[in-house]
Amino acid sequence: MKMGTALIYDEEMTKYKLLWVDPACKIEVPERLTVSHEALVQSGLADRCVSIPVREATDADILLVHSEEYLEAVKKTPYMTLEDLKEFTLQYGDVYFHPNIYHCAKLAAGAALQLVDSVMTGKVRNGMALVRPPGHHSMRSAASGFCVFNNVAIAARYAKQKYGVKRVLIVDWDIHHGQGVQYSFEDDPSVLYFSWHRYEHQKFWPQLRESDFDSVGKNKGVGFNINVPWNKVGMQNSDYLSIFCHLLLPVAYEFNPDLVLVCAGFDSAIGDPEGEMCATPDIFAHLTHLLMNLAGGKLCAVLEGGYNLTSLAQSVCQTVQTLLGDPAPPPANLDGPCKSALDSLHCVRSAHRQYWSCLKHAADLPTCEISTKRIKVAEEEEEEEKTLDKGEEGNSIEEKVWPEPPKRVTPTIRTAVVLPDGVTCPDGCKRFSSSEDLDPLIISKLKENFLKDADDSDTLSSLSSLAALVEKVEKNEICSGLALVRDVSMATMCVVQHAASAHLRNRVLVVCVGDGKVPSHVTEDGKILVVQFSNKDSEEQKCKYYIPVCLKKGYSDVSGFMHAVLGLLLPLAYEYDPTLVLLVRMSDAGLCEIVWQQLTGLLQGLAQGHMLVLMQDGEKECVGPTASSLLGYPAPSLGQLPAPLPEDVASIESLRHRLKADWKLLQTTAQETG
Ligand code: X5A
Ligand code: ZN
Repeated sequence: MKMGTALIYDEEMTKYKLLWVDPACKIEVPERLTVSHEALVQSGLADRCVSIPVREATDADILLVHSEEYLEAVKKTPYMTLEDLKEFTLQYGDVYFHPNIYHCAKLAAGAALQLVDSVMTGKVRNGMALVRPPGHHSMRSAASGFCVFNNVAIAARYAKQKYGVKRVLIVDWDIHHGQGVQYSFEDDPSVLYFSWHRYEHQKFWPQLRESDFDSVGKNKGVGFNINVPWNKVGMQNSDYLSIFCHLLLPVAYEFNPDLVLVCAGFDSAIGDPEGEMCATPDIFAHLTHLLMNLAGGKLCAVLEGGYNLTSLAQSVCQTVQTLLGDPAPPPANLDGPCKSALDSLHCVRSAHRQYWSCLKHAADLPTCEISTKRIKVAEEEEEEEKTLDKGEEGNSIEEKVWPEPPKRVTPTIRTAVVLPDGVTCPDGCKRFSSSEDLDPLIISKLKENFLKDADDSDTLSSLSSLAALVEKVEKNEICSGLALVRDVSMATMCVVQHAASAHLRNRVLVVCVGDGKVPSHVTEDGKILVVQFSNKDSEEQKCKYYIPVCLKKGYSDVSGFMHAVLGLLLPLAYEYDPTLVLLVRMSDAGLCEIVWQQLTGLLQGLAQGHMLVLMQDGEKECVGPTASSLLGYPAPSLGQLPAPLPEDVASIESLRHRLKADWKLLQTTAQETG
């Protein structure tokens, strides 16, 4: 399989700048691009990418989104005097022109198209384009917010036209609303546009009524425009992740895109003077990772905003390193979403529940109340603000500081496998059978605890290999492992016992698919969290750390299963923040291969990719696909999902409601009654 990550950059795009005084535009500087690129070079990431040259977008490319009149007007700017340029600029909002910006804008759009070409022809799997000027604010006939041509919108139309792409997902994680993208695709159901943005009840630029959650698209495109307004500054990692788990990912999987485009603005990161948010640069590793199993991994990230040079460079590196397939770092401080974020989430889910079957169950907010909610929430917050201590004003001017994300070191061995003799080792994996360095004490303990038959040497060697593997993963010498074992339950017990034993300071997330004995007698100390999917009603959950998820129809209902994975398992897993994930496929699992690969891929965002997969030795045909996911290859698409079974959704939802007191990332509303 062809791998690789494209990096598209050209220094030429640093060769324009603001030539007069304009406080609104002074943050958009050439250094944004040089520091981002330099950071990629310094960290060695640039070298690992496939470097693709930029090109100029043609008139025909630009006309896919913009009007002829506008293009002709911009074409004249290279010949204008300074006075003319100033004058020309005045008709637009928060943007500036320069004699060289038309050239750069053609390169920026062309870079996005080169990226689409590289990904769609299979030259690379994914990639990032570092461009200036940004694009998502520019409209059919207008420049806006530092943007001249709408790079990503042009790329979406181009992909549809040139490659027959049926569905494009645009994820705009920039902190501003890409109103230009919204306008371009408002009535187009083939392009799903998702944007979160600082809004503050329409007080924040571009201060548009139509940036609110109730702009859901028009005509045939109704439901295909998703706006998440942030009504407070200071949003954190939990707020971003919770929107992904409870809104974007379920909808994205239901939409089933053929291509994912990211309006990758990093003004949504901590330290940015525009966004004033508090999410750390490493969150972009997770946002990227969570999108990488959609569309068979075809993801194109195109730079938009980002004005704190330090934060910007770090965030770009996190994104590119994740595109390259390196495991994401442990997510920092996930202490649950704030009330304002939950209010936004609730409003968006309510506004969209009639369009997406994955949201059908979302707490009802009658349509007539949705619009009044805008005002009600605004008023409540104004009240709150009044009662808040004054003097907090001005805090935001202070320079934010945050620790530099630690270097992400990937072990030289990505995936080790423990397989019976007759089974061949999948390409790219390393066969592992070792008790070499294993303490004899551990071996005798294994014998004592797990061997009924004193001379069952096969079992003993398999269990000691597993124990040795756990240690190597713990030491980060091996990233992940896969084992075929005779008795899955016993192997699970063995790994859990070993991994959670005192000398290893692990937190182990055990995800079991299928019935079968699991370590449900877990301790209350939180060293182990067990989530078990099965079709048997198990007794009520007795402990915060054992969570049985019952799916009546087993896993034949892919939608129900994905609903549980995205809305329940992922948020639980992120909040728990394990150091090791143990994924167990019970012999009766019968879960279809692609769903299993999606599960494996998604869970690798946790524990720095430290994951062990256990499967029954009869399931040889599952080794290849599982290994492929562990190696970081994208899972195949699930296809367009039907509505999940109502009974399954009901039981998953009631479980989520019961658990949300203990696990804050499971909340989807601010009110207890929601
Ligand atoms: C691409 C981008 C921001 C414009 C802010 C104007 N534009 N106040 O981040
Ligand atoms: Zn922005």
